[in-house]
Amino acid sequence: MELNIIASSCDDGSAPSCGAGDTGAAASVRAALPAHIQKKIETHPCYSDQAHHHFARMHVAVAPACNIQCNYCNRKYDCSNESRPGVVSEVLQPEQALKKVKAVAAEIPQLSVLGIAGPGDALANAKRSFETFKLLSQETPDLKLCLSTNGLMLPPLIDELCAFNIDHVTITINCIDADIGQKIYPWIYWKNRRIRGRKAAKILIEQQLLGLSLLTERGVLVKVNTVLIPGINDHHVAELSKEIKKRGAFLHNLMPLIAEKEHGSYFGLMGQRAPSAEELEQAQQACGVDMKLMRHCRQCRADAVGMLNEDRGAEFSLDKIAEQDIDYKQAQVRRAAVQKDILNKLKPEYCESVHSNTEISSNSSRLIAVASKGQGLVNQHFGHATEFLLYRADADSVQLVGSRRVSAYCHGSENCDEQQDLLEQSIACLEGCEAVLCAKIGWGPWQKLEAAGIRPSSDHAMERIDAAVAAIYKELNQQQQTCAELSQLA
Ligand code: CLF
Ligand code: SF4
Repeated sequence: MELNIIASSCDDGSAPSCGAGDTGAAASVRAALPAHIQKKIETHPCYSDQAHHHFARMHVAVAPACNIQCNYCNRKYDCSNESRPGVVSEVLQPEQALKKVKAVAAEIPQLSVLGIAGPGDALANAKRSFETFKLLSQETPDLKLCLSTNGLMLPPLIDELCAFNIDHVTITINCIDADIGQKIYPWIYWKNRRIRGRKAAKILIEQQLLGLSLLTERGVLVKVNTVLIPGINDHHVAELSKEIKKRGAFLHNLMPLIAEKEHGSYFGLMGQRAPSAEELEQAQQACGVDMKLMRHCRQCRADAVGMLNEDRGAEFSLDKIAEQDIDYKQAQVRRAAVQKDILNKLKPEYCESVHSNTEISSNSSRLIAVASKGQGLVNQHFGHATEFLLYRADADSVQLVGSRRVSAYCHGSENCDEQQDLLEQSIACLEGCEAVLCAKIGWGPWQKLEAAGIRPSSDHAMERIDAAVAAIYKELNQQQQTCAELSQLA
């Protein structure tokens, strides 16, 4: 049997087996994308799971206000539609945002996308958002522009939005049924009036769906985010996925609800629970029948800076960049060279991975965790990992299915057996995984992982993740087969 490694971002639209931008959708919906779409997503870390190993994004928090209320949101914090609740961003004026973007782009040449994702709603603050996009399109034209919105103001602002060459828009749509919507949105502010209950939800949903259609008709790539809320919209997301696909959405991103009591949101205070990892995966499977799914979202904050798995915002606060005078022309030259180099390296790697096949001996699927610092490699020490990427391998494919955050337990390179509580947390977060791949691991954690039924491996250190996962999948199958043969002999 053959194992095709499913990756994303391919150079050549002509290759039919290149599922560019494929973020782990079911095989039935994978198809070759036109070359111009591949071009749009090849450096976007959210739209291509391959790109997220290599390219960075940045948000500028220029949009403080919001025009709706979500029950999982407390306005003291950032918009939870696109951000992790519980953190507050430094709100910027457009000119300050431009200065910060130049500073970050000069320091992080892999920065490819600039997004506005709050801390409120980008289009509830249209003047500030558009002013920021205008400055950026003039002064930093080598950055892709991206926007995230609850969608209420999309239809009336569609022409202005498209005038800024914004290729990527995210709309958070949690349901297409107003009866469900009234359990999520207590009110909206619409045409100078506050509207409540079912009527509010109905207007919001109509505007979101109309906005989605208008954007896709204009060739904008639209990602739909849906906050998965057990008991409220979990039974409904597959129907939602069908509808957004019909309207041309490119990607669907199911985000688990985060509603802690201390965040002070209605759901948090009412004890609304978050979905379990299994419930999230089940919902992804139901939606994945129809839609390409994003499975590597980190629910980042409205002032996030860096690769998706890192948060370098604190390095670029206004006080730290105040004295900097960036020569952006010079920075642009370096950025172009670095990004070209990444893409050149990715092209052969990707096509090789797509076309390479590995003999395997079982049809069972296995969940494998990977500690990675980026670049698509198994290159992180187990004890330094703050998150693990989760891959599901089966007879046909290796697919990224998500990520889980942990606190890194090892703060010194010498002694990996310290801080047992955090080690226990790391092991607990790997529940359901059969193996964990990392660059290095101490003997203590190795034993604990084995005792928990998880096979640690540093044999594939610095290998490409997809190839390493395929290899460990094969090793686990062989091990299982050997055990079965031995037990028959006994
Ligand atoms: Fe930002 Fe969003 Fe654009 Fe990405 S984030 S506006 S599409 S550039 Fe990305 Fe962050 Fe998930 Fe958003 S990982 S929360 S999906
Ligand atoms: Fe909060 Fe965002 Fe919802 Fe507005 S759209 S209420 S900022 S989560």
